[in-house]
Amino acid sequence: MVIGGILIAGANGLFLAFIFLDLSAALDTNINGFEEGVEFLPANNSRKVEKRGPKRWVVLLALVLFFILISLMVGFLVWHFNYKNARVQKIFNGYLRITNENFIDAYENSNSTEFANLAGKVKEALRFLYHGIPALGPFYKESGVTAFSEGSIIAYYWSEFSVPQDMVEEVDRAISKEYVLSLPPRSRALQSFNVASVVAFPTDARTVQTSRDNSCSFSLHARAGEVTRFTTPGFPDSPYPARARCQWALRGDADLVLSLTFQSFDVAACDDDGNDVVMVYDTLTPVEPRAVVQLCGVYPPSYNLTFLSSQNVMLITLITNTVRRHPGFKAEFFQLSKMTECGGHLTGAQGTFNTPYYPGHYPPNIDCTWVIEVPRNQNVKIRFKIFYLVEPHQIVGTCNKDYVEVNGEKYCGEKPQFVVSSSTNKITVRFHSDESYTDTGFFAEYLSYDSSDPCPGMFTCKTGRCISNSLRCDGWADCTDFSDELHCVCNATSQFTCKNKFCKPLFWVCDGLNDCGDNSDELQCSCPDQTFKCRNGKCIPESQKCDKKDNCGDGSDEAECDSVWTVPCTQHTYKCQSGVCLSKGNPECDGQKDCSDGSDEKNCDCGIRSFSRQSRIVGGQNSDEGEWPWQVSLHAEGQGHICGASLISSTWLVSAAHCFVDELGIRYSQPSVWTAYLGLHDQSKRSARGVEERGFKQIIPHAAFNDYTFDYDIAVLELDEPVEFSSVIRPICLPDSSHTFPAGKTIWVTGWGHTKEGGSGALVLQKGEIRVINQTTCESLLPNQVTPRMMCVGFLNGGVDACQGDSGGPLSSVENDGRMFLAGVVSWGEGCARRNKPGVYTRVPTLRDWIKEKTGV
Ligand code: 4AZ
Repeated sequence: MVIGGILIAGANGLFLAFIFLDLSAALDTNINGFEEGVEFLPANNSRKVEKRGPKRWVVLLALVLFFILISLMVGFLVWHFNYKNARVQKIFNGYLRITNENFIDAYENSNSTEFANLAGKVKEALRFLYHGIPALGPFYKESGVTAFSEGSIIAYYWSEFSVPQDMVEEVDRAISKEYVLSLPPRSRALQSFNVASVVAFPTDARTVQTSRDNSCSFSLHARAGEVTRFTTPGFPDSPYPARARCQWALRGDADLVLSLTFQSFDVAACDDDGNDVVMVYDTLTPVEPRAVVQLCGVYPPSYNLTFLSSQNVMLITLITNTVRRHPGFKAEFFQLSKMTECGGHLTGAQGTFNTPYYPGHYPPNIDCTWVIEVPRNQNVKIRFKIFYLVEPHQIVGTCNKDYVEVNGEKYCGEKPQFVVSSSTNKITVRFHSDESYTDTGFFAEYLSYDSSDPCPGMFTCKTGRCISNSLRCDGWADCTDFSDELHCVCNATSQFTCKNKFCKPLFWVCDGLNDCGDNSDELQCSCPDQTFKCRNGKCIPESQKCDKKDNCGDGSDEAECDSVWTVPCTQHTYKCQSGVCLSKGNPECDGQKDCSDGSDEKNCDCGIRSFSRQSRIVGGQNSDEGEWPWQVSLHAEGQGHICGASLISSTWLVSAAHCFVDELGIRYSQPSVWTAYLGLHDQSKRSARGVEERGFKQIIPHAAFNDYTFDYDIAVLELDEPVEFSSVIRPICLPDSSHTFPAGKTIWVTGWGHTKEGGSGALVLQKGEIRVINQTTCESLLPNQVTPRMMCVGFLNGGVDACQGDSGGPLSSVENDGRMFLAGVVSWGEGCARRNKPGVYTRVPTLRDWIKEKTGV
C-alpha cells in the first residue's frame, strides 16, 4: 500500500518523489518475524529469544522517528525549491536622457526605422548598465522602449527582471538609484552614445504596454492653435472595453506645455476591489512619482478637470478590471507656452493672486514667489479664500510635498478660508508644487491695514479677521479660532455659562444639541439615570425600552429597537401593507426587508442621484449638474422663476401652497400660468440638453392652507405629460408619516432663490447644508407662529438659509441606505439667513397621507 506520495515544485520544473512504504507489509514482516522466532526456538532458551528480536514498542518508535525524519526532509525540499529558489517577475518603468543626440520627428513614430535604431541602442545601453550592477545583472531579462521625447532626447522604457524571492528587496533598492552610463561602452553599437539620468520605478505589471499589445494605444500631437479631442473607445454610445489597457500619449512641440481637460468623465466607481482607473502622468511612462492625478467614478460636468503638464508630454492610462458598463471619458488638450515667471511683485493697497492656471489644477514641478508690498506704515493681510493643495502620500502634519509658505509657516491640504498677516508692509508667499499629484491650488486676496488699528470700530479675531463688536461673546464662534468667544462674562439673564466658560443663549439649554462643546448645556435636562426619555418628554425605566409594549404612550420607546418585531400601531410606527406595524423607525427603502410582505422596500426607485462624486464648493454654493435631479423650477408666465418644486413620480410634483395664491391680478392658482422645468441646472440654459419642459394638468393646494399663518403650506401638481427619468431627472423618496428627522440632523436645501436678503436670484442651482432645529427652540425663536406642520431648519447664527424664490423647493435628507428623502418643503422665514431666525419648512411626514390621497404616490 503506497502511503507517501509527495509532489515537489522546484525551480527546474516539477518532479515527483514517491516514497514507497508498505507499512502493513513492514509491520507484518517485523511482527510476524518476532512471533515466528518465539515459536521456533527451544523452550528452554526463552530469555535468549526475548533478547534476540526487538520489542514491539522499539519498532514503533523507530518507525515514528523515520517518518519525522522524512517529513523534515520533504519540508526542507519544498521550502528550498518552492520558495527559496522561486522567482518573481519584476517590471520597472523608467526614462533616461540621451545627451548627445538631437530629437527628430521620426522618433515620435514607433514604426519608423529611426525609432527602431535608437530603441536598439537604448536597449543595448540598458543591458550594459544592468550587467555592470551586481544586484541587477544576474536577474535582467529584457527591456522595451515605448517612446521618445525632446530634451535632448528622453527615452521611455520598461525593464523586466526575474528575481529570486530573497533578492527582491536588494533589486528594488538597486533600481531606485539614479544612474549615469559613464564607462566607455565596449559595445560598438554604443560608441559615442551618452546616457544620463537613468531612473526606474516599480510598476504595476498591468500598465506595461509591450509592442505586441497596442490595440488601445494612441499617440496624439497637438497642432499649433488647435484643440485636439479624444475619447475612450466607443464613447458615448457604447461602454469602454472590459479588461482594457488603454493609453494616450499626448505631445506638444518642444519647449511648450500641455493643458488637458476631461469634459465628460464616467468610469466605474472607485471601490477597493478591482476598480477601473484613469491615471494622468506628467511624462510618457506610467510611473507613480510622476502621476498628476488618479481618476475614477463619475464627475459632474461642472467639476474642473483641467490639468497642466510641466513639459511637452503627458500620458493617460485607462486600466479596466470590471465588466461594468460605463461610457468612459471625452477629453481635449492643446499646447501653450511655458510659464516664464510664476509669482511676481504685487503692490497697491489690495489685490488678488492665485496658483498658476487656477481654477484648473496647477502644474507639477513649479515654484512661485509673490512679494506683496503695500503702502508704507501699513501692514498686509492675506485672505486665502480657496485653498486646495491635497496630495496623496503626504506625511500628516509635515507639508512635505506641495505647500504654500508664508511667514516661515507651511500650509497644505484642504482648508476653509483663512487669514495670514504681517507686521510690516511686506509679505512673501512661496508656492511649491513637487513632481507628482496636483490640485486646484489657491485663490487669495491681499489687503493693507493700519497696524495700530487693524479693524477700525470692530473686533479683531486672532486670525486677523474683523467682525462686528456685537458678535463678541454672543455664543457663536464668528472667528474660526473661537477668539470672539473667549474670556467672556456671561449675561446671567439671557445666557448660560458652560462648564468650559463659553456663554450660550439660555434658550439653547436642553435643546438636544451640544452647544457648549462639553455638553454641559444638555446635562440637567435628561431623564434620571437608567431611565429613557420618550419623545413626548415622559421618563420611563430603561428596562421598558424595546420591551414590545408602548410604555411612553406615543410608541417612541419601541420605535428604534435593534431587532424588528411587530408592535401595536401608533402614529410613530411604520405600517406594512399587511396592516402590521413595526418596532423599527424609518424602515422604508433602507435596503432591508423589514415587513414580511416586503412592502417597506417596494416603490424605492427614488432618491438616488446619478453622480457618485460631489464636487467641492469652489467660490460659492453652486450645485453640480444632476446633483438634485428631483429639483424643479416653476416659471410663471412673463415672470420667470418663481418657486421650486420636487419630483415624486413621473407625473407628480410637491411644492408649497403659497406659490399658487392669486396675487396682484395674476392667477397663480391656474395651471395655465405655469411652466415646469425639470433637469434644469442653469436658469440661463433652459433649452440645454436634458432639460424637460412641462405644463400642469392640475394644481391641488392643501384645503387647510392658511394664507395668513402659512399652516399646511403644501400643494401637489400634476404634469400635463409624464417625464422620462434620466441622469438629471429622477424622483425623491417620500418619507412615511412615521418617519422622523431628528433635531441636529443635517439636511440639504436647494433652489434658485435670492442669494442674499433683498438680493437677486441665482442662475446656477444653489445648495446649502443646514440642520434640523428642535421644535421647542423653533417655537421660542418664532413665538406664536410655528404649528405642528412646520419645522425650523438652519443654523441659528444665520449664514445658510433658503430665501425668496426657494419656496416650494425640497429639503433633501440622506437616509440609511444613502437615498434622499423629502424631509420638508421650503415655506417661509423672517428675512433670510438672519441670526436666530431659521427658515421654516412644511413637514412632509405629517402631510404624507394627504399626498398619497391626492396623487396615489
Ligand atoms: C420666500 O419668500 C422665502 N428664510 C422662503 C424662505 C425663507 C424666506 C423667504 C426662509 O420664498
